[in-house]
Amino acid sequence: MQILWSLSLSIVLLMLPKFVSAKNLEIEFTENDSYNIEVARISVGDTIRWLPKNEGHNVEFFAGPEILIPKKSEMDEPYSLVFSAPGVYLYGCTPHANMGMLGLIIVGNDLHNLESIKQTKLSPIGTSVLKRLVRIAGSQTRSPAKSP
Ligand SMILES: [Cu+2]
Repeated sequence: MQILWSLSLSIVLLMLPKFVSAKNLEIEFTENDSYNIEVARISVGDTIRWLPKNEGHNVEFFAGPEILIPKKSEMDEPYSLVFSAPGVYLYGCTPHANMGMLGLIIVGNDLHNLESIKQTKLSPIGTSVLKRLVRIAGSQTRSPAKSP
């Protein structure tokens, strides 16, 4: 009986990571023409959902380790994407990216393409916002062991 119990317990423990690893993160469009989370950290296989809490915004991908299709969301529509390739993704709002409405997503704690992200051609304001986000991305790299 005890063997059966510990066997079923280890099966449960083996299966657990499959259920807890895929998570959802929600990012809102704010009234200040920004995303409420500018640097998002997720694990491979996680989903990000953008919520149109304010009008006149969307999500358009500028750079990343994989080509995302569709690359761009509809204005004022919720949008959700599963990230399966580790690395850094840069996106922004189509009409406001030039004003600095940008976001970074770091998937799997992997910064291998951060240098190419830095080279993305943006407006002067966009470039300065990107520099700030890249600094945050580089300074807060968490160790994978810490993630639950
Ligand atoms: Cu916008």
